[in-house]
Amino acid sequence: MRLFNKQQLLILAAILLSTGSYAQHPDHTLNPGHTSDITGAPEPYGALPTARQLKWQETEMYCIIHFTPTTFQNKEWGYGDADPAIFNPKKFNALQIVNAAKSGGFKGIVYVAKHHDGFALWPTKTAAYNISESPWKDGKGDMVREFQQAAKQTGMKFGVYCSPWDRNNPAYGTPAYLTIYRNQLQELYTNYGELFMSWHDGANGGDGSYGGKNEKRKVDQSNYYDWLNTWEITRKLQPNASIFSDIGLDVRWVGNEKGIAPETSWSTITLKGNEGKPPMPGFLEDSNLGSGTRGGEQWIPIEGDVSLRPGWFYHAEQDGQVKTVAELFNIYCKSVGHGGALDLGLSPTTEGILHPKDVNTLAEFGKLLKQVFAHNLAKEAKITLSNIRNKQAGSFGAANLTDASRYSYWATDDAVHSAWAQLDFKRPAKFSIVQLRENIKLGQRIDSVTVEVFKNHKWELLAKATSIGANRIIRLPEPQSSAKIRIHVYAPVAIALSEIGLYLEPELKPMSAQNSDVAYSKTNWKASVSTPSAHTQLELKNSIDNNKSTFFETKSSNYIDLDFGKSLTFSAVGYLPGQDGTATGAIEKYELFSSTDGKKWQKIASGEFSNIKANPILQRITLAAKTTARYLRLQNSEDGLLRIAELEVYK
Ligand code: FUL
Repeated sequence: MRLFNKQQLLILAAILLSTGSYAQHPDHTLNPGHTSDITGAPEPYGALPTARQLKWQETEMYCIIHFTPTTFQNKEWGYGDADPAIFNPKKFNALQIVNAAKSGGFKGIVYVAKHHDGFALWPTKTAAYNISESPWKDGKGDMVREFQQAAKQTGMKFGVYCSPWDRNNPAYGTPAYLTIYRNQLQELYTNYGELFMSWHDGANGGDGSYGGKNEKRKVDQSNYYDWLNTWEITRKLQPNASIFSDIGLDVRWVGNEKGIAPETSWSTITLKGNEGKPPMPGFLEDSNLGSGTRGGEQWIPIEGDVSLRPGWFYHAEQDGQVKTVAELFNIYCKSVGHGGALDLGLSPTTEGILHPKDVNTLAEFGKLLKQVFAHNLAKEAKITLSNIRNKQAGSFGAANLTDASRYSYWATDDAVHSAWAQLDFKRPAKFSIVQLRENIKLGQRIDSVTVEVFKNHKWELLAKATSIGANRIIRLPEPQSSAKIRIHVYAPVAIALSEIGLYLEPELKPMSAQNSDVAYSKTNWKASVSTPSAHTQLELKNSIDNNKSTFFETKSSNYIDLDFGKSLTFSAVGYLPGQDGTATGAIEKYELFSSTDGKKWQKIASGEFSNIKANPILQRITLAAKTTARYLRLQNSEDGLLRIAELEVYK
């Protein structure tokens, strides 16, 4: 079997010859050279985005699509042992999916070409476990191609996610796998046109089938994938693709799967424990992933990734939990509106299309975005500036602030580090959103801003914000009407603010998505553990008090028992891990038992709560058959702290 043609071999040889130290990544430290296009422009400040990152910043919104055999298994992580025969969508339509994303205002898609289960959705030459083994299109299909073409047809950007962790590949964990993985990337980089993103995640190593061995394989993430040299391949073959990972070369993870960046989130970051060196996933202390670092060494902004549904894959039982337009808008304001991007997960059904509810929600969200940002009220104002750089030249004045251009800007003299823009309206303007942008070609310069309105003959503080960057959305708790608004900006250097936007958001129904499961009331339930003297009833109650923010935790027992007080018939069980965002004590592998007398126990389910660490949402165990019992035991198959925010039993 021939793996590469001659041209591909030449490229590969060039890559191998050039791989070496990070110092050979010229573009990363590259000053994009677009800073002095206007005479008298301020000197750039701190770390700067590359030309590639500027394009990524402009993209702002894209979707990641999970559609693999795991969809057909109704799981979140495939184990690597699914029979390819199950992958056979009857109504697959990439255009339906990509068009739905487009209607939501998204500008690109990232397709999961291979997830952790190792099944390649393109006919790769690198591994037998791929789409050609499936009955779909008689084994002649190529899902990556389908999505690439749909993206092309709709004018959307295209990117791929190829999971480094591969629970199928027998070579996983050995050096041979790295070559296989690199060859997979090489195929994806050479056969599917220009990519805007190469997405790599950090969930690596653990249980898997690994060619029928069914074992645990741990890898040392800090060197196993040799990321810097692996990403050289990306740079050579797809120079315009932004590299995402927990800490990617271009884009960093926001640190949660809610898509939400902290209030202060700098686009620059100093990688703790790795100062002065390039990013390397799995290698560093990542406590500042969300916040970044003021004046940090590198420009690596956040991507907020979150799924439209609770999970990344489609589960029919989550049809009632599609995020609402209000929820999506909130996420948008805290991802795109905190200087980064929103990466929204879409989950086609086993038919190979999006559920109508998802399609409608996306369309409604797109409409809302258009409606909110259709008209910048600031355009109607007379804008006075406390200082203008090089005033006579006229290049840095107020007109730049409302021209919808990210790179024309108001600048102050070098010595002026605190300045204001005052907006005067003929009639009071009603607004609920203040949007600000810096000209990030000159770096992230601004420390903070205040927004004031003139009321009762004086200036009153309305809002404050830090970390402006490419985009900062300040959402007010309620609409304001005012004819005089002042935005005061503070920076350690001359200010370079490119946009001021004032918008009015319509009233949104805050309706939160509904879980379609019918849960039993927990009024007379009792919880207990194997070490009764170690915990009080009050502590145990936290696991069944209907309060998500309290939790029960134990180090001494690896299970928790529930006594319902009477016999119940149930079809599913819910486990909510602690909700403090840390995933401390979250169960990853479980066993579930039932009993009619509290003495003799019968195992009714076992498995893994996939992805619970990154996405600690309510986990649902669907039973193979309805069970009638008075007692239930949830057991952690692994040692360690056990933390339970809530347990549910569904009819
Ligand atoms: C994570 C994965 O473990 C999830 O399954 C999902 O693919 C998400 C987008 O990235 O790290």
